[in-house]
Amino acid sequence: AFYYEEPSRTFNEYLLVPGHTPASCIPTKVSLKTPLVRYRKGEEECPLSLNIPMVSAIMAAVSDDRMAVALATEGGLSFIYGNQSIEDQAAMVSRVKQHKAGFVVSDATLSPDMTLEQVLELKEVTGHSTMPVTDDGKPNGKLLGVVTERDYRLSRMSLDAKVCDFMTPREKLIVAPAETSLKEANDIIWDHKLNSLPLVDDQDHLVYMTFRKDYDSHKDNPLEMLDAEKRYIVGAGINSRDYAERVPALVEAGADVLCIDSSEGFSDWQKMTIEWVREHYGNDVKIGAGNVVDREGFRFLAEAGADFVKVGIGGGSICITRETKGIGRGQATATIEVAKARDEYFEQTGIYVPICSDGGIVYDHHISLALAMGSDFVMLGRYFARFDESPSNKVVVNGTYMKEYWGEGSARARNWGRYDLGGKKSLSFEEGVDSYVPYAGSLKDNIAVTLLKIRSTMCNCGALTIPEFRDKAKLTVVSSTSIVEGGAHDVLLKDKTPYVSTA
Ligand code: MZP
Repeated sequence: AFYYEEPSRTFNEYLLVPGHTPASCIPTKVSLKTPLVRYRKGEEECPLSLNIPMVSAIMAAVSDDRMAVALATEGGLSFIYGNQSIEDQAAMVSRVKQHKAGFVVSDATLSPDMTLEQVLELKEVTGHSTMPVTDDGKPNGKLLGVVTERDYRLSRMSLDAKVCDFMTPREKLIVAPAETSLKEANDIIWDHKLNSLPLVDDQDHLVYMTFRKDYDSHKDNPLEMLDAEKRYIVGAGINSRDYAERVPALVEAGADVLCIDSSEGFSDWQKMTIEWVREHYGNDVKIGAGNVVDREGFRFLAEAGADFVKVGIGGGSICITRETKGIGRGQATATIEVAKARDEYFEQTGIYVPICSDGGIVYDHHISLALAMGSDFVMLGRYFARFDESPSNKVVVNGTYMKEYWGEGSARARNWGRYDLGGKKSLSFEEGVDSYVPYAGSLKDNIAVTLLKIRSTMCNCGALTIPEFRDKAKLTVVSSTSIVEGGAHDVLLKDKTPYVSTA
């Protein structure tokens, strides 16, 4: 047998040592844009990228169409779970693609003759989170339609191509003609003390004014925000058995990227699946593969043509593969080795194959560690399962709200395709558990905090982009005693201590 000299480690055994933070390095300036699929050295842009380095797991308890829309809105991506019929999965993909990012909502009770005031009243009555849009952007203008507040913020309101506007019910309406120049737009913003930024077309004409927050998360390519004609991007899981039927249906439904979902991906089955896709679609269909935990596994899938490679065996919160089969590797060690293999492959071939650290992310700072260790993006199951948008039930357990969360290798999911090693078609032993995770509220609120933490950590290390973070990061292994020092210690926590008044 071959023995590795170093033990395999988890994220919890590492800390980042801060570097110098220049004054220019502040969280709002950090870009989290990251490549999703392979590209060649010298190519100007990766053919498909993410605005935030987070994707949701290919799991029935995590990634359906609702989750996909919520996460894509924030700049990430979901892989719709594959352990369902081809028709049902394709229908989910299609629903995400049909969900227009822009101006869509109309309501039978609304009519074009209504005034803005009437619509606002209706909004009060129905509790709809909507914004009315009028033809000249003014309160007494003709009503064109109603959009959800969030869509409104993300979409361009062309309004007869003569008005660009910016408003919420609590803010004043600003109208700027389309021919407004960038400088004039900046003056408007300055004069009105608006927390917004202008976007201009290639002739420097104003096309849209956006909220600063939205702009920040899309600042590498602000025009991406003009999401009215655009669709959300969505991924879908496939297996190495029924790809000849599943892939065409998912492609037809509009899936932007596929991923072979398997607990162990260093296999001929994955190579054959990728080859089939290349034979039928060339490079038009993007397909990721995995999971692997070492250099050889990465090389095999990269050479087979995988568009990205997922890393991780046995680290998932619901996973008992290590206990059941005795295979796996500490997630940090696996990520570090595969990232090195990716860089080596890039140097030798000029082809960059992004990697995704999948499973075992417990704290937000584990995402930062995974990125610092070389991961291009991370896949999370437990994290997303806790939110309103996940498909699982919200239940009360011992007086506390929980969401159900089960592994794809659990008796509940029985996802044979994921654990298939050839031979008999059935799942004869479990590799995952059925569990609860504490309910955490909406995706939008939680992800905002997580992203802020990542951006802040990157600034602590003096980095404004993910590649810069990877270059500058200094990582240290921590002893078990210093892990204890890292939490609150030697104090009585107030919420755990009964209060006794001395008054
Ligand atoms: P986590 O984010 O909950 O820690 O891990 C999610 C990952 O665990 C998934 O993306 C997948 O790779 C893996 N997974 C899913 N089901 C199982 C199982 O039943 C599993 N063993 O390991």
